[in-house]
Amino acid sequence: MKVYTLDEIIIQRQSAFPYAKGDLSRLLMHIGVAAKIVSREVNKAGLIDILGETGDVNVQGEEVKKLDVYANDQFIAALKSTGICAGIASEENDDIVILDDEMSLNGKYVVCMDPLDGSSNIDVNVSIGTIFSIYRRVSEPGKPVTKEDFLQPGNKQVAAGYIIYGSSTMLVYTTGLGATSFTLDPSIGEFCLTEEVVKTPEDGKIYSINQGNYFQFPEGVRRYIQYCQETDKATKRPYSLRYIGSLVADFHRNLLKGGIFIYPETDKAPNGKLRLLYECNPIAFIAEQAGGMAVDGNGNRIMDIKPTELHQRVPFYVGSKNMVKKAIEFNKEFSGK
Ligand code: AHM
Ligand code: MG
Repeated sequence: MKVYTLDEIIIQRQSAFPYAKGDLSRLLMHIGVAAKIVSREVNKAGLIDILGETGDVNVQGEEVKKLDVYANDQFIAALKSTGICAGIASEENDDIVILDDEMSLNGKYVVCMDPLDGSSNIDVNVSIGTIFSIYRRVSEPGKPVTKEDFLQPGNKQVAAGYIIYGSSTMLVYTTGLGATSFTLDPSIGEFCLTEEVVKTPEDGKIYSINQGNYFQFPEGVRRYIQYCQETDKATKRPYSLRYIGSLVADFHRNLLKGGIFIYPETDKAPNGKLRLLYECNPIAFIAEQAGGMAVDGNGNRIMDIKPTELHQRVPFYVGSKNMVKKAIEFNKEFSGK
């Protein structure tokens, strides 16, 4: 059986890209290389002195683990070496990273990323991930990128994807022509095609939410949780609760099996916890391409939100279409939305 690698598939599809000069292909391939390097480090995290905190606090006020910094550095270096990425917005950097060498200044693309998502799971050998989103810059090439290049709605994404460092390492990406998944074969060091067209079920039996925050959730979400827990043979309820605490891992499982992931607003996080630019938008793009849905608590499409801040947060409802619609119905009825 012929094995197709990530690079082969990217090249094969190049002609279908809207701006087919090979630039986007190069960018995606470099992301694939950085992912392999990060995967290698994640896999030996328990063996070497890379675990633990650096002692720094990131822009969100959270502790930074060494592997977060490592992943951030790797992805920035990989994007810089493409010469076509003019700037980066990362969860780990307060401000945008301007790539100002001569080649990069003329780059047409900018990248938003969460280099290592689910950081609280690094120390405990639980799946973590990388999330990325690619846009064409809106500022003039040849000049340093500005914040405006990054504050574009998700519907302007040219490509997006994630890497999950789990029992195996997988990469899922889209350029708007469906979602495709690859699995890293460590013996040959290549991401091998797993599913050319990833499709998510329209209904599912899994709900994923941090139920510990139950009493902080809006009434509609609490009622939806009760709905998930009720017994009803026709709709295969009760559903199973599955929550890893790594967005990529929770989303990936639900994508394949059918399910809903919700991170709503809470008393502690009035806009939810997850970040629009580099967590919600890329995941929403993959979800929609797979036939799923991604909205905020009011049912507004995530990818149509015009961002105003780099690290903006948004309540996030994503997954199987019918489940997301149901959750929003409950919000409309009980949360006054
Ligand atoms: P991080 O970017 O600091 O890792 O935080 C994001 C993570 C997501 O992966 C996950 O969905 C969420 O935080 C879990 O948060 P909580 O522990 O509040 O349930
Ligand atoms: Mg994150």
